[in-house]
Amino acid sequence: RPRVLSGIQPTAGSFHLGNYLGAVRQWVALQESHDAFYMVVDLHAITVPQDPAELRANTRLAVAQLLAAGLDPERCTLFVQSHVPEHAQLGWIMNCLTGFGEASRMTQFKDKSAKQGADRATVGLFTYPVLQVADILLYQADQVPVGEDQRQHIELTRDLAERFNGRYGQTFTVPAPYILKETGKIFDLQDPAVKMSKSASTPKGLVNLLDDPKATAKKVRSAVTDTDTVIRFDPEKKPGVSNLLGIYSTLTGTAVADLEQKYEGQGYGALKTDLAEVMVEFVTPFRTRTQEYLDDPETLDSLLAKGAEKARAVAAETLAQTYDRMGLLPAK
Ligand code: AQP
Repeated sequence: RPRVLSGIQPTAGSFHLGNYLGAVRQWVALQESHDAFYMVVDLHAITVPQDPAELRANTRLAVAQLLAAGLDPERCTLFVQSHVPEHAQLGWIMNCLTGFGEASRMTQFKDKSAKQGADRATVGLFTYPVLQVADILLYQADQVPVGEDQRQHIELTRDLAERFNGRYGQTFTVPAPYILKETGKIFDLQDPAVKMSKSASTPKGLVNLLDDPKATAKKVRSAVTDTDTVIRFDPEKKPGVSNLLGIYSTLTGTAVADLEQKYEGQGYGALKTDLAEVMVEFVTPFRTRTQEYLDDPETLDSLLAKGAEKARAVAAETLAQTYDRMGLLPAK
């Protein structure tokens, strides 16, 4: 079985629709066909300041949401990044392999540090793509299911894997991105030129899965479209409508062409009303299931302990091999 690895930050509390459609939904599908490793990346979360109590709660909340979305700990390895110390250890090795200029070209860092102000951004934020490289290489992942915004980081991972292999001999699998065309980038409902993001300029454009379903329906009904009236998938000319069609199509499993046909001659109002209903039907049971998992923190913690143990077995082997290849003296 080919191996996949991916992670999600426990920062915002609720996952948003972009996280779900861009990444988590694929994780659920891939656990059936792949040897799948999924983690809540708390070490990435602390690249910006976190309140300790909130971080702890949000980490369990992220796990509960992953289970509610359909991850099954019997079918995949589900764990918390900081439970596996090899991430930080291989992260250091990868830092020593990355050029300063190379790291400076990461657009996610540029965007995130610009939002915070350059002086407030931490060195951790600067090197977080390199920690991500370590996350992936530790598990010898063949594919990495993520959203489009992560493509550059997967490229960096490939470059560093090849660099290490070239210098020290074949050690790491060179991974490929697994990014779906239809859902790799979900756009903000109020500004379809930018990706949906937890740091959106207005909360009206951001659909959080754990929000009150009524509020979600309202956001969908007031999504920005265009002055034309034709319901047609054309991301260039009609980004707002195309975003809604893409979301609708994925959530219902209906082809976009069939949706175009269904809404022929109808206004945007009809599309939005129906999509609002589809969304409510999706988020309502998701919220309930998440709460059920949260209500039993002992079970959550014990499944995380098992996940960390499985993950460590793989990570420790890769790290030991890496140290050895580089000439770090083994401890007797
Ligand atoms: N809009 C999106 N469309 C498709 N995929 C997306 N992802 C995020 N936004 C979209 C994917 O979700 C996964 C987890 O991402 P993350 O842990 O980086 O989550 P986040 O930081 O909460 O995501 P945001 O909203 O993008 O935060 P900001 O803007 O603050 O960085 C990843 O696979 C990601 O690609």
